[in-house]
Amino acid sequence: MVLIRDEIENQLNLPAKEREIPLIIQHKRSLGASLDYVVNHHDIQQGMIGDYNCVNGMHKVFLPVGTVTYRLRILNGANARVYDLALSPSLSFGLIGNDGGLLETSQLVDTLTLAPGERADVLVNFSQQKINTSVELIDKNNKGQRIMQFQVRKELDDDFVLPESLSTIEKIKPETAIKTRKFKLSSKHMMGMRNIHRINDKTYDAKRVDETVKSNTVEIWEFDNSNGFIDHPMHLHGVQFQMLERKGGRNRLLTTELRYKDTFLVKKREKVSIIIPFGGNKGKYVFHCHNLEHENDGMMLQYEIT
Ligand SMILES: [Cu+2]
Repeated sequence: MVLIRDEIENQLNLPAKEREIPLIIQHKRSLGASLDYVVNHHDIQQGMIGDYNCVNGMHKVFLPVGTVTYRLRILNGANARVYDLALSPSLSFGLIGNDGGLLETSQLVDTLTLAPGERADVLVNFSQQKINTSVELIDKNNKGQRIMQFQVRKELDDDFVLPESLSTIEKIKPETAIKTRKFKLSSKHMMGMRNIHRINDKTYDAKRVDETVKSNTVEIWEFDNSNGFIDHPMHLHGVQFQMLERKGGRNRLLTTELRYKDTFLVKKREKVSIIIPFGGNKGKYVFHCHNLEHENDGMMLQYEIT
């Protein structure tokens, strides 16, 4: 995990050192003595769902904590599993950032939905927990399966003060967009083992540029999975964007989807629009589904900033 900091963030005095914990969460499949990555047709169709959770490469992880506020830097590094993270006993997450950096203010959420590739920067306050109790990080999307355990062991004074303002972010106005592009996400039922998942009915070809974009312009891109039957976390390289709206399915944007993002989930029956400021970094970039088996299957296109 690469943690990026700047002067503005350093002045916020967020929990640091042993109180700032990177958590890379994955869903792994037990393979016995073999470490081979073998996928079958069903895995390619759905994405590889494992049978146990791993945190930072380990199973059954626990972390001893004190009765203070911790900063958790969470990445969903699973091939395909979408997590609905929650704490048990029920504690709120103070969401302070996502894929695109800090939010403007902290937002309290009880559930964090994270698709593969998405990140969350959260504060968890253990000050009300009794010594020798534990708080579990669980996946509500998988019958409350345990991901890891925080064991409250030390009484400590919490000197952390939540800053009122974390950053300043301007909302990108839809009127500034010079173009709207539409991308249809689809998965074919009866296609054999390859090229099942597509964007605008195409699969990846490194020699082909699918979209050409002018540098320093703003565009709206719409990802339509309304006829799809599988969820797709979409990810664009080279840019950070804002989400405009989600129609169908959940029919709303989540708190975790405020401000800048680079990965977002388009569940089946959903259509999601994002607004992208393309900067001056000319060149070729890919955009793809972040479900590993889908992207390996070719669910990726290429755009060029000229
Ligand atoms: Cu996908």
